[in-house]
Amino acid sequence: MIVLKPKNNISCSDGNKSKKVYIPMAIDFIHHGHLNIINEGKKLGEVIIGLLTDEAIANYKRVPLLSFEQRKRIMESIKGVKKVVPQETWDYVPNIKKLKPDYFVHGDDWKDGVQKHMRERVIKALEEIGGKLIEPPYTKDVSSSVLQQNIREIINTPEVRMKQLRRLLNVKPLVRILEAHNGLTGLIAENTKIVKDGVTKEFDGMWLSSLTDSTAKAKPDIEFVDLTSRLNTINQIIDSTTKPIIVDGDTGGITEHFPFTVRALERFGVSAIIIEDKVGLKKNSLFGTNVKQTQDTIENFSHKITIGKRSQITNDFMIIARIESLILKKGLNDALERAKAYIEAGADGIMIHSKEKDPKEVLEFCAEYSKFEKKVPLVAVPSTYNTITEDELVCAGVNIVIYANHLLRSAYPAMIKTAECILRNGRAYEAEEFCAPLNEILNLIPGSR
Ligand code: SPV
Ligand code: MG
Repeated sequence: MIVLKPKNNISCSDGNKSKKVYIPMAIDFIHHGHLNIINEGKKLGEVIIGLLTDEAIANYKRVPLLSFEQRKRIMESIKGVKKVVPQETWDYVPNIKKLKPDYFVHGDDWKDGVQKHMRERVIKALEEIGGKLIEPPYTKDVSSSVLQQNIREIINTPEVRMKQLRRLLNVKPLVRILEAHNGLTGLIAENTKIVKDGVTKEFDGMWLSSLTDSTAKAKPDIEFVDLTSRLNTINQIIDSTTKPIIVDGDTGGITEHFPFTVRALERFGVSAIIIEDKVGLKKNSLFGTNVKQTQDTIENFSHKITIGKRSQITNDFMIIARIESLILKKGLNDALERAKAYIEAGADGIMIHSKEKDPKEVLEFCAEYSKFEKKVPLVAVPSTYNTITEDELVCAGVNIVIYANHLLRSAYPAMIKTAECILRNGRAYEAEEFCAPLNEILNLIPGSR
């Protein structure tokens, strides 16, 4: 197999036009780096863009802002692009086998790193069909991810942000949400990324937990921290992030008040509220039956959901019903009956909660839930049954996983340790090793300098 360097002097003669040139691309926003690649392709023949679908991208990195259809329309309007076909996975081989291109064009940045293996597979597949690989030099002065983040920040209107959760649910097997309780923790949920087995992993959005929002304010998690104060926290997070937000709405409050909460959250661009089917003085679910907690009737709670749904001003906002039957030891059948009723009442999602260490009861619920004729996205919060993996949750049919309190819970012991260390030593020197370097903190927040 010959790997060719692109020739600057190749022109698109009539002879070339009948040659098929395949160029895979993800593109969210087209930049000159993409155009360079397309121009190289145009010199060789008729360009077919293999446009990565939202699902394909979602498995490897952040879902693009523009939908597949929107991206397709943009690509189709580029001069010299003959056709745009879906590239349904990051594996280019199936499309190579199907389309049998004469040329396959890809920036030379994939020679090392995570795509190296894919490059070898492409070379082999091209060999089999007699195709050639062309590798124009990667355009160095442009970074798609930096550009994307900048653009996301500019166009991140409440409407754009709100829609993102439904979008993610459509394209990802599991939406991964992390707790945030202020602007800084919002930034952590927004920016933390790792690369594992060639896949960039990050959180898809933020959970505005009542437990951590209250605890950060040194208040009990009993609905004392009111909506005005919660909105203040939400606003801090909105200000420093672009990802979708799910708000823990506790019981949703008095039914007559609930529409005001829904509309306030919609105005802020929050994607969803989760309300739990409890009444009276709400206590944190993880106390279980150790404290007095009263479950709402199916009728009342269904009514609250319906009232909330009717009061929405957008179609995008989601009201997710949280079932406390397992927490309150009412059993699986009660949980299932409620799930059916809440879906009938208009709930856009169901959250099943448990405080057991063993995921058994949640998995039992999921198994029965999967048989429902009418289903909505399913949410799990594995705070106590934390050995369960994301893959296992996907297999059980869970659509959203919420890591509900982990940033606050991990920060707290770290802060105690530092405080005790200073007391023990009568100075701060020994505590330095537990602290982020001053420089890092100074530069942590964009715009500090
Ligand atoms: C929260 O994070 O506030 C929750 C989840 O409601 S739990 O603490 O498990 O009840
Ligand atoms: Mg809560």
